[in-house]
Amino acid sequence: EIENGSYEERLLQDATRYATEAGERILSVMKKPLHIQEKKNASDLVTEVDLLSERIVRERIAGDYPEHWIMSEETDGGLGNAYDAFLQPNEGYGWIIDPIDGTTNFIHGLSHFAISIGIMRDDVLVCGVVYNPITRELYSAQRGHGAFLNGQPIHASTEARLENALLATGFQADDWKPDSPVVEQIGNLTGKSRNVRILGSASLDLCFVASGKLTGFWHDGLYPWDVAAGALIIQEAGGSVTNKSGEPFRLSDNTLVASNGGVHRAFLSLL
Ligand code: 2AM
Ligand code: CA
Ligand code: CA
Ligand code: CA
Repeated sequence: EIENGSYEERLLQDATRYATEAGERILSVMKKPLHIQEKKNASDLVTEVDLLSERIVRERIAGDYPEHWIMSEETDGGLGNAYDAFLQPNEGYGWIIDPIDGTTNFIHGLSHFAISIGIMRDDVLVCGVVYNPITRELYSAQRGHGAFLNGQPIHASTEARLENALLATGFQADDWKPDSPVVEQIGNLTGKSRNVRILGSASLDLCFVASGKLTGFWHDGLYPWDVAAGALIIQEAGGSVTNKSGEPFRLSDNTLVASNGGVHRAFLSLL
């Protein structure tokens, strides 16, 4: 474990370097007009900047760690069900990347988007980095070593009362129906909590729970690259990440429920 620990410390430093480099490139190309492509429809978008960011991170990993596997949204998202990869055991080290998490915010100039990089050893998340290049906030964690914002330790909030909780969620606009569960869930939680927000970047929303800005976050239908880094960062910050039944969250789960821990049971009971 000590051997893994120092190797993984190096992986975290490299992931931080790759995310920062991708972030700087995103900033430098943001002055130019964007070429926006629709994937499935007008709310499922990708830009050449997503592809540039992904290429930078994938090339750095392939150069430094050719023996590691890589999964990233714009390369692997079209292959079908990315959850399937986590239904069977995985071996060795692998990287799970979202080159821009919060693309719609990015396109609209809203400064809530990030590069998200999670690293697994076999089936265990061991490192996570989430970097917002606009605010230059870098959230990071290594398993067993705590969670950090720009090098300073962070902790989930100590709030125990759901009435005092600030929650966030999100949904895929193209999946939305009037009877989508999220509609009822927002109804159940509004009034029982301080309020519910929809911020538009799952990875950063998870880091907001880890740093005590949000008390909880839930979302259906996220992909491994949205949550791999943020889930570890919350756990290392003392929070809880489960599925809808309250079992430890796995990357093959469809629903993620994250909180500071203190409100988790009350939160789950209203979903
Ligand atoms: P993205 O910006 O990388 O696509 C917003 O609720 C969150 O859901 C974001 O993290 C966003 O990631 C993700 N998301 C939005 N639309 C999506 C879609 N059609 N498929 C998968 N994830 C999506
Ligand atoms: Ca996307
Ligand atoms: Ca995403
Ligand atoms: Ca993305």
